Amino acid sequence: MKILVTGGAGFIGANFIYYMLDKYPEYDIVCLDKLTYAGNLSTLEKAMQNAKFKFVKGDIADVEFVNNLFAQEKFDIVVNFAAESHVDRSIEDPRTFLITNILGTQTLMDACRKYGNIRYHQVSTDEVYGDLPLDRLDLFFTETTPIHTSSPYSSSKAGADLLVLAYYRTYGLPVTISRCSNNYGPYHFPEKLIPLMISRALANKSLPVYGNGLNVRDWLYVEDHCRAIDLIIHRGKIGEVYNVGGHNERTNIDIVKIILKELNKPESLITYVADRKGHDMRYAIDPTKIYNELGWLPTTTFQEGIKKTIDWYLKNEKWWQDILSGEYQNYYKKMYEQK
Ligand code: NAD
Ligand code: TDX
Repeated sequence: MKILVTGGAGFIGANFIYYMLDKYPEYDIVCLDKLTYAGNLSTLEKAMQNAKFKFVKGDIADVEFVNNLFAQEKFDIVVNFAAESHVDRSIEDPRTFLITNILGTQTLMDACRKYGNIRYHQVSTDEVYGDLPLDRLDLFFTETTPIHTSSPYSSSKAGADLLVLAYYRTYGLPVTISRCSNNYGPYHFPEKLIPLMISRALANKSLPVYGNGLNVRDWLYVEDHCRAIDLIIHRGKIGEVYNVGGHNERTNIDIVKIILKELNKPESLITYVADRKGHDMRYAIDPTKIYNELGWLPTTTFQEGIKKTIDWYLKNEKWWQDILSGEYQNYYKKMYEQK
């Protein structure tokens, strides 16, 4: 079995590569990644030592490059993690999101059609459903909840999802889609809430909480997401969408306070800043379908997961310090100094 993992130098893709190399030592795994600001080759250092793993640098939206790769490698399954993934960046510059997230998806699926009707899995997000109100805690996203996006990021992911389902219906491409809630864990880029707060708290810097901090996200430890994708690509029904989430809803301010407590840092570091434009209020996944069909349940509780994550950031300071010391400084100034 040979699997193409796109976006594997990013957060979830890298965790998936390590999960798969460990669980299926007989599989060949090829990672295709453009190494944007979010891709980090050092994350894949250990994988590079495995003879069953290969890294290829390239753009999923580059038709000629993708076709050549597919012609050479003969993949059995394609799992597409590659994306522009940060909502705040999509508000600043939507275009790259449309190119990578929509045209990149189309390019990969066209190659899947051309080189043997290859099984294709799209890693999508709960953000395609928009948000839920804070006063209706009885509501959850199911797979039939209408698509209703808020940001250029979520709109680009929704566009890609619609295209994936169209390729199934129109061309019979064997596709599946997973829509997961917020992930956290090792190798999470420090522009996202949890690693941003951990790295800044460790440096005794202010922690920028958007708006009133009461927006709710549904957090899942990254390894549980990887296991869900593993189940879907092996046993999921073709043409189907699977929601992935573990009923772990928390307000942003609670997350920040938990991190401060774990690190023994004062709450006086919390700084409320201007809200994100179009900020989604609440995400909440109903994972009944993936449980009923594939027996998936999350195995890591938030208490365990956040401890493991903080521990990882403490032990791997070089990984995130290298990121913070580069171009990231300009990003932080641009995005936060006017807030
Ligand atoms: P990430 O930003 O950490 O990593 C994205 C990776 O894709 C990077 O390595 C980057 O170099 C690569 N990439 C970007 N554009 C590319 C291109 N044109 N060609 C090839 N590679 C390219 O993202 P992540 O958080 O790991 O998310 C992975 C996927 O999971 C995304 O599709 C995202 O929409 C989805 N998702 C993320 C979350 C989350 O909480 N992080 C939740 C649900 C779904
Ligand atoms: O500095 C911050 N302060 C703050 O209050 C940042 C970066 C975020 N926030 C808030 C905004 C959100 O309500 O924290 C929450 C989480 O923010 P992000 O980490 O940016 O994640 P989110 O916008 O929820 O999107 C994430 O989950 C769904 C991923 O980045 C997406 O790729 C995924 O699809």
